[in-house]
Amino acid sequence: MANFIKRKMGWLNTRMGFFLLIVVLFWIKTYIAYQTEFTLGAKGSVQQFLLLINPLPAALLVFGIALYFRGRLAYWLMLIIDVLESTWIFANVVYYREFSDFLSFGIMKGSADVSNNLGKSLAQITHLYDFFVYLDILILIVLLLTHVIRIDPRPFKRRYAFTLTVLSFGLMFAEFGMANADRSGLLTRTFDNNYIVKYLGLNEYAAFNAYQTQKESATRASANASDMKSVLKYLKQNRVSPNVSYYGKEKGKNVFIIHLESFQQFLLDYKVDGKEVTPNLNKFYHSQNTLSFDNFYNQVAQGKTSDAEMMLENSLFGLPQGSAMTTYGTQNTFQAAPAILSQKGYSTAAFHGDVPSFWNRDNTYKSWGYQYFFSSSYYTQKASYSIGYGLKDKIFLKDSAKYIEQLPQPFYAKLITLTNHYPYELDKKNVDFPATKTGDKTVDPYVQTAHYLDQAFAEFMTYLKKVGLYKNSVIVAYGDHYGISNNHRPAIAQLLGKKSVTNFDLAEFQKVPFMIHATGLKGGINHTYGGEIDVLPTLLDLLGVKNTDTIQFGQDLLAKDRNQTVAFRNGNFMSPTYSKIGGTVYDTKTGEPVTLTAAQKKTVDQMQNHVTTELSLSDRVIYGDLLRFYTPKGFTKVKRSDFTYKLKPAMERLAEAEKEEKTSVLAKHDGKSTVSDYKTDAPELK
Ligand code: GP9
Ligand code: MN
Repeated sequence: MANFIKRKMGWLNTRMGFFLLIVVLFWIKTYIAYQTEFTLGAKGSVQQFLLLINPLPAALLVFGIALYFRGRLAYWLMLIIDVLESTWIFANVVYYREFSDFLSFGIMKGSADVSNNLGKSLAQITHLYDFFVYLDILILIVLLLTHVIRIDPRPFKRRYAFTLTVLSFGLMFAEFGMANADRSGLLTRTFDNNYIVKYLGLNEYAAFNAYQTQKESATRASANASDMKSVLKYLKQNRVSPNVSYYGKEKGKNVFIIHLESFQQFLLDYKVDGKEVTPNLNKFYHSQNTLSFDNFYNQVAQGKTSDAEMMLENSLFGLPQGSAMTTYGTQNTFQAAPAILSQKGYSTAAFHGDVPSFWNRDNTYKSWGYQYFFSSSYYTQKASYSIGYGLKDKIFLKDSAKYIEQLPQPFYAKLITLTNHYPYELDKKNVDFPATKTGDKTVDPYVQTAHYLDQAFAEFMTYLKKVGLYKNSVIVAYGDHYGISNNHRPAIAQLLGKKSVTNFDLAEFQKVPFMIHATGLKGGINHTYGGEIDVLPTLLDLLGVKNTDTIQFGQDLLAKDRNQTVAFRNGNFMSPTYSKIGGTVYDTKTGEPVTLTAAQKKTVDQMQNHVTTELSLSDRVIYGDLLRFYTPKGFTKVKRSDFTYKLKPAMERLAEAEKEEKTSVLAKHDGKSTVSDYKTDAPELK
């Protein structure tokens, strides 16, 4: 064998030969790890292709460093680089096994808080075969020591080494170009670490993560406790007193937050071919026990769903760029709804049919104090059950029942739906509603998935009624952001029955539903201007949870003297009087641009000032991690290491609570599951 190698593989005895061998071996093992250890979800030929080639450019670059060095040193350097690189794979394989996510520098350097009890669990979850990642290095060392492969002492021309460096950068750019064409905003919007590895590779992920962590710790380091002063001063000035006829009215009830994906306000009561798109949500909207808001705007930016979640549960704005959940969710201190409520005796759970790493939910939810996070692995998966990002809503909501019934009451449960998500695909069996006929292919099926979501919602409500949860819960339903983007002006105009749409119309089109239902609640359609930032104070007031010293930028929507200027993330705003969109001021009543008198200009300037101030102060809280310096009275700082979202321990905890507290729906039904009370017409389950 050795002689055979010697004879046939003479090229291996050249420096370039050895370099290529080590790179190819590294490439192969990375790809094996991709395929066997990670769930990267590469779909379609472009993603498959990128997954296959993405280890190469970075490997050429990093191993290529050794080529700048002489003789033996170059060989040993290559091996050392290989050991380091392989250790990065090894560490990620092990970490991923436990957390379904890649290691981040924040986690590695993190305090005990963020480390997820890493040291303890690592030993338990490492498998012997994980060490195979070092096998090729071992073999190469043996071949070198036994002189089967001989070290090439000739100096390698710097010129060549440099050419290779340039070439690998070129390849990397090409790879990035292809990736970004397939998934735009890959690095700016920062969706999911899995995406970065899938498209760009483990090394590029490491570089990007190091950059992000560095940026984040720099702003964190430069912030100090006194920065909190201006925030507190601002909030004190803007604090409104709650509405006495609502404060504490829903004390002690369960809370459901139903996140209606991409659901816009215009869909309510909207008809296609004379048929209501969302008859059930319409009924809910008009119910006399539902507080509905018809001037409620989404305020998200690039972070889309994650921005909505950030605002809804923290009353902090998303960031001007990227997703605050992804960049700051793991490290920052938060005082979020789940933490506040769990400290008042609630159990808290989030439900979602996608992988847990999307928008960094798996880490962020721990910082927010969620006790449970039921994500894709908690649900039965079959190819026909999912579409787009994950489980179809009817199946998702139905299969959530078996966890809901186990939650000790009162609970706070957030359910994030998915099917009504761009590009609004739905298989034939599930479509029983006519598409709109604008001729815009992206827009027309939107009402069909919205209709499907409406049916799923109705099935869920029927179940809640059946098992008694409807009566003792506050049910909040809201749309997170637009479904139809501003790029579809002609289609939007048609949907709205207009010839064309102005920028003001498009801003109005950013309205999303916000509804709070509870048995006995004095409902009606409220016309106050507000947005997602206002949800948390509104909800806490209804539940009678004191929040007079919390850091929340919104105001209770039911308060009498609230400020109705609604900030968009880009600094534009809407209000009942004037609205400012793209530098133009509109009269909100007429939707026409106005030429301002000096006095009016002063008013508008004040509004603008309010908007700019609240956005920048909220950003300061997140960038500087300012909540670490301030804890409201009666609130205990969240300890992330208290939480794990692994299936087994979570189920054990639920079982324990079941025995001790006896407050869950299941306990109330003498331990008999209510899952069979859930009726769905989902064709996949027939
Ligand atoms: C993915 C889902 C979609 O898990 O929440 O997020 P979006 O694209 O709407 O921001
Ligand atoms: Mn969304």
